[in-house]
Amino acid sequence: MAKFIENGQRYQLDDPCIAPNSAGYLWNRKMMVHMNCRGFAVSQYMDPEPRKYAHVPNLAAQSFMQPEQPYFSHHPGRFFYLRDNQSGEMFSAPYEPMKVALDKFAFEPGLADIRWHLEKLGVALDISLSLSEEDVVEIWQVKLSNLTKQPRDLSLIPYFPVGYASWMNMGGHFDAALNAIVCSSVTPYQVVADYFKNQHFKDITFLAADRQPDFYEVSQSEFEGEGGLHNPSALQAGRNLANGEAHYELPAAIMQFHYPLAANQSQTLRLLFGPAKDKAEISALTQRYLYQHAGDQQAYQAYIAQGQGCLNVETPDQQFNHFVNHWLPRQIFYHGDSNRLTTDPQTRNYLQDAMGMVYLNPSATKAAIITALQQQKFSGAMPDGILLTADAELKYINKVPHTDHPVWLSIVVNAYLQETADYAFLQLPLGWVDKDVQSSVFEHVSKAMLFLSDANDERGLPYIAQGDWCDPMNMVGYQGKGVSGWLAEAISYALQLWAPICEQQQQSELATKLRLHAEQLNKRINHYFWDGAWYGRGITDNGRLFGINSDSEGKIFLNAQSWALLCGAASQQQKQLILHAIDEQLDTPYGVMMSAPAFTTMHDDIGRVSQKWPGSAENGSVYNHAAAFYAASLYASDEADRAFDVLRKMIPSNHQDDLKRRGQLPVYLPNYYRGAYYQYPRTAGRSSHLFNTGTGAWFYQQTIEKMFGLKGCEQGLGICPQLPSRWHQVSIVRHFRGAFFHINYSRSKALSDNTIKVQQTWPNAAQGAHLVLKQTERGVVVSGFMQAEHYYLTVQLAAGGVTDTAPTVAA
Ligand code: CEZ
Repeated sequence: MAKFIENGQRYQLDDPCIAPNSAGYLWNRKMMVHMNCRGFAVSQYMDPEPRKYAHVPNLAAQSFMQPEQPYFSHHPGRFFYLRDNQSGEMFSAPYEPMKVALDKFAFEPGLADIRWHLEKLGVALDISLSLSEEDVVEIWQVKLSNLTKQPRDLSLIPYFPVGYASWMNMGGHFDAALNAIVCSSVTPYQVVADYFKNQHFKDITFLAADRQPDFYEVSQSEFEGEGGLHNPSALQAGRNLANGEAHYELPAAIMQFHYPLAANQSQTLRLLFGPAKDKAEISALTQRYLYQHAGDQQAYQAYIAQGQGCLNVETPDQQFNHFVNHWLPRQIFYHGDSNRLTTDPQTRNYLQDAMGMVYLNPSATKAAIITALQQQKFSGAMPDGILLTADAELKYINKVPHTDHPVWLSIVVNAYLQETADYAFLQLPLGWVDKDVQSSVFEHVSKAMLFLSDANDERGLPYIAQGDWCDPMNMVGYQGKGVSGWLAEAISYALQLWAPICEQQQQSELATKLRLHAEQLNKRINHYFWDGAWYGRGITDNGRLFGINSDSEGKIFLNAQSWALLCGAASQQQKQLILHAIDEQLDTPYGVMMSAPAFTTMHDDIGRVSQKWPGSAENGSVYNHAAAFYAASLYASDEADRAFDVLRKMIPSNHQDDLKRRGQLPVYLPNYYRGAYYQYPRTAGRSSHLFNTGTGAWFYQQTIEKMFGLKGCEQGLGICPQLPSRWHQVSIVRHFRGAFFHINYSRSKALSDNTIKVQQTWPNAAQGAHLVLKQTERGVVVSGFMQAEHYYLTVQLAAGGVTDTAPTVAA
């Protein structure tokens, strides 16, 4: 059985073969490790650019985490061979490379560590991996227990392959003084200038132990011999490791520890694995984490605990509760605090990640907005990436012009204001990247909105250049003419979000102007993109409207429909047609696909999205970020049940079939599940395992503000829930502007449709007296609350549910 344990703070998978690639991840601001249940690992750290310290056999792309990263024999991992020296029997932990069936297997990713409990040959292995709060190092602990009543003679052999680090220089040896295997390399380069640039690189990978090994080996091929990783020659026939070195050979850190264990006796080994610049750094790290390790685990736990969200829910859906209470805010914190481990995050990612942080730590959101706005051009344009360090450069995808970046400014600033009511922030003066003047945050964002309004062709439609939200849609407008239907909708939406903020700032003229532009855009959207039953996605350089019924592939794109709902371009009748088309063409048991049918061949007026494998990533997968936009559009158009269904399908279930199909545990949202449901049914639903995604911020926002209907406003906390109609009783705690709201939701037949009734239930006058409940046309607004106080409310909903747009209120 696979299930959540420890009140949802840890997951347990009891079979390494159901979902072989399932994994957990740990990170700090400088590194991350994606640890698979069978022992394979993908890890990287900042140096200051992203780098790897354990490599696949070919030179791996250093900066990217790959979707559906394949694992294979000789893929980096952290493995342990266990040999019974009396019988010669052997197995490997956690499962690879020997793949011997274990008597017991439990893979248990937790919030701040990853654990395994394994049993075989009358021996138990309790393995755990954790990180430090701030250093780049993996902290491993292995407890070896003799479960039998006989004394045992065991060898434990950690095998941590380092892999092909460099064609110039690589090798490794055991350093007795450090009690560590030290593998060195020279990062390959050819330009002299790079010699000077690379001086600071941590070109060493080390494995240190808190106990002297009895034997060691550093040459991977010597270890394997003819037996291979499944049965390494070096360990056959009772042999011990030969204390060999690696001399321009693939290095692996392999140590052999001899453990004579009495009946029921246990012994614990601690190991450190990671990169280092030099021996002094290894020595400092081992001192700190191997020998004075007392506080470190707590420090890392405290770090992870900073990622607690603002919502604790108890609904009839346990899986949902655990995910939303623990794992979703954790993933948002990972994004917001580590910036996905890059020095030049894409602007839209940076801003949406910051949006997620507003529910964890609004000051982080504020800081990110400031960083982004200081890199804005005086024209209002936003760069393709935000530079986070002095030496950072725009790289890879950020060298390709995308036209959507300013859109996300009004979305994130609006979210920040809703959560905090910190309107004073709008007056903060900030510089521009290309002009020596200071303008307020309000002026910065307003300029961005005006910039978006102006970047139009003769039809009044926004150019797409080499991409919008969809990075690989790079050839729709590369000749400078193509336009984006989605972007027209997104701009309309962004302007409509900004207009009320302009009013709040007494800038009603600007508000009117933006609203008028949005209105005109909506008209144009209907004129140019509506295709009879749904909206087209864009118009190419050659004037071809695509994403329409007459296309044989790429007929319908989800984003063009969702944002038409969000921006209000779609009428009620159009909405019904759109929903019908989505149900018919895009919905699957694993979520809603981003487009269909997936492209099977290159369309050179659309771009490299059509070259991606059909059903993967932007080419027709269940791309969760897009699905989250769709959920938002459903909440915005009073479709609470549909919206919940879209969000819920993103969370893998515990059932064997679902685990097998998705291959993923419910401890993070992946950026996609394979789509092309009708084209490639066998692989549909398979997870990308890529936990870098903008999905989390939107999922959390929609859950807090729409599903539970607890959205901040200038006066206080607005209450206007859109719970799934199948929930009759729900209780939650929402942390908001320093106060704690304990809210019980229930259904009442006595209430007429679209009605809610909010009451304060705490009889303590001292606490309750100052709370003000006010009816508004959008629900009830609660104000007058105080920091650190607890308030108790009941919310009754009409049995038929409520809508977001105009509930009448019985307070
Ligand atoms: O990257 C994401 C981007 O980080 O793709 C999204 C985009 O909105 C995000 O900003 C949709 O295109 O082929 C590519 O270049 C892709 O763009 C990928 O790199 C994609 C990955 O799925 C990473 O999450």
